[in-house]
Amino acid sequence: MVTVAGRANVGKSTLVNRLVGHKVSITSPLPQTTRSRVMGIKNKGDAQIVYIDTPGLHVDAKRTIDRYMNRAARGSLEGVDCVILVISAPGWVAQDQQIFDLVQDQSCPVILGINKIDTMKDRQQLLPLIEQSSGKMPFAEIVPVSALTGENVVDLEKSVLGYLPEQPPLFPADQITDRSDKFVAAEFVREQVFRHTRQEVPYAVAVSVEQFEQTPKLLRIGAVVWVEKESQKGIIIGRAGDRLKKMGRLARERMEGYFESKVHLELWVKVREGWADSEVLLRSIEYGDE
Ligand SMILES: Nc1nc2c(ncn2[C@@H]2O[C@H](COP(=O)(O)OP(=O)(O)OP(=O)(O)O)[C@@H](O)[C@H]2O)c(=O)[nH]1
Ligand SMILES: [Mg+2]
Repeated sequence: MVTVAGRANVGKSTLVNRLVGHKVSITSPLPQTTRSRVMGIKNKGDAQIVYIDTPGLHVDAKRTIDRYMNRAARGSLEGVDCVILVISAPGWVAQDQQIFDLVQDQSCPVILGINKIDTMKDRQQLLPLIEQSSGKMPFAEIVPVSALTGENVVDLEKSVLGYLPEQPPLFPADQITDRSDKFVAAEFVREQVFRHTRQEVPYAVAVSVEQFEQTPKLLRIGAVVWVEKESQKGIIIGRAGDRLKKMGRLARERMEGYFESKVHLELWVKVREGWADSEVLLRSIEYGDE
């Protein structure tokens, strides 16, 4: 098992999807998109690699949901064979330090992945960055990659394979994630909220799948988009329902790809005040299937 760790927004989930070859974890330009641990499973010949995608650590965790995310990130560092610490080009920033402090104490090998190298105009800048990084701790390897274009991701996989023990596979060969179909469906809806709303709205949203029914012709999925306030409900729905319709269509397309089935998706928007601040409500929404 390989944990992919790093601050928010460095591209951990994009990288896990690329390494696995399937979209198992949602991504967006906003920080704190990933809220819980998601395993992505890659079968390659007789090897199986289990990648663990984690939420980015936040320094300032005020809400229950934030503390939950930090716990999931920290807990994912325990008992794994290898960690990929992800930073992003052009180099180290202050927020990388907190997660660096945690992985520094790991007893397993730590590979440094320098992501987003496609954004570097001058590749000559990589050399000093690698040099600076190797001075911070004895990384097992330092691998520059682009999760977006896929550049060098094969080399990262090769590096990882060198640090995995020989053992029977943990999952069946056709499984690509440890999370349930309902969880994945809910995440595809949440992904669209992260991509189409701004400010506090994405952080006020949780999604729960209430209906998941395979009929001979299609998969019927019904989900509730929970918000914290009435005003946020209006934003999610949009003028004449436009935003909800668009997000629903895009989420449905993702679901059709993932489930390899025609999907009928129905969305409801409901207010549940204070869900992000309550353990009980959190568990009753989407965090119960851990
Ligand atoms: N240019 C470029 N963008 C990337 C690359 N990898 C990821 N991104 C973009 O960076 C943003 C964040 O990517 P995510 O994969 O969601 O980042 P994350 O580290 O999982 O973020 P959290 O889940 O919020 O901690 C998205 O807009 C991605 O498209 C890359 O290699 N190059
Ligand atoms: Mg993520």
